[in-house]
Amino acid sequence: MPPLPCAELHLHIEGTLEPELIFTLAARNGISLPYADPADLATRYAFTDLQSFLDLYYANMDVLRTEQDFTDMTRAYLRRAAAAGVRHAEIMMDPQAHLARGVPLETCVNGVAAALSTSETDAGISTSLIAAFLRDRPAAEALEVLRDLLAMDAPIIGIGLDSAEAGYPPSLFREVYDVARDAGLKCVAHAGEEGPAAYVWEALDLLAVDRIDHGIRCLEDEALVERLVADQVPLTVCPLSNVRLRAVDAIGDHPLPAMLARGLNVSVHSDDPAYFGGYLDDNLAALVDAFGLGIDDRARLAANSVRSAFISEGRRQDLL
Ligand code: ES4
Ligand code: ZN
Repeated sequence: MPPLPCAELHLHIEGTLEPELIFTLAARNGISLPYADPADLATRYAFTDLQSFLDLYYANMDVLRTEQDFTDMTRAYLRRAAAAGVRHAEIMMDPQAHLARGVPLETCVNGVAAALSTSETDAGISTSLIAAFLRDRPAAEALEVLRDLLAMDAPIIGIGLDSAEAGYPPSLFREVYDVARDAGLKCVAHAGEEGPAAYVWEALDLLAVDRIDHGIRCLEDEALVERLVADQVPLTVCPLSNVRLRAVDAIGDHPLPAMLARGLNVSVHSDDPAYFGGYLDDNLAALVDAFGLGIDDRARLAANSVRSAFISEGRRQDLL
């Protein structure tokens, strides 16, 4: 079946680094990797939780050194996303992960942005960029990076919050979100992935986010579900990620059908597709396999992705 046109709203560009590209970039940059070959690296992708994934995710990005590296990674993603039916992509990147290893902000931002600036002609995908802050690093550092991004007039439409969730509540980042909102940026945050429903409340009430990334643990709190349904807050759900990071036991136990049935504004995305077994189409195929999702549900998921995107009404109508 041909893919339905949809928007990718939950994607970490560093999570699209395929093992083969990691080896190509390592060779180009004179870096020796502690793996025999791409297949050997891929055997390490058996994760036990979010942190076990993050450790490898941060280690692998060390091959990204030049602007061209960031551009090549992003172009490779866009090519693959087009085949998955993605017509619009809001792409997250983790500037602090690069700054921490000595890669300047301009290098990572301009490298990704160069690929995004030609995405419509290269891949038929409209794109925008979201700078995500690492919640397991100090909020003061996030604030400094945000001010630097604003000072360089970085082509970002919003900010996000990612990395290790448990123990790092949204409340720590209030000031960062206040500054971003005042600067006219959209606000999203990971919440309710490994962290509790209380973190989803905080993201809504303290950070005033426009979307929640993941949010699957909202089902543990009936009052929260009612709030999310009433306000139709977008929840960007990533089923293969949830299985691979053991947030759910198996795809057949995924709460997405229950979330749809409750009237939540859920859509399906791919998170870190190079690590979790697939791109947006693979995530949908896994749901269709496990639950026999019909055309009505698939059309709803695609429409939810489009109505939850940060795009003009004109572009929204093009995609619906
Ligand atoms: C992430 Cl799956 C996930 N969760 C939190 N932070 C992340 N950064 C990249 N992938
Ligand atoms: Zn994510």
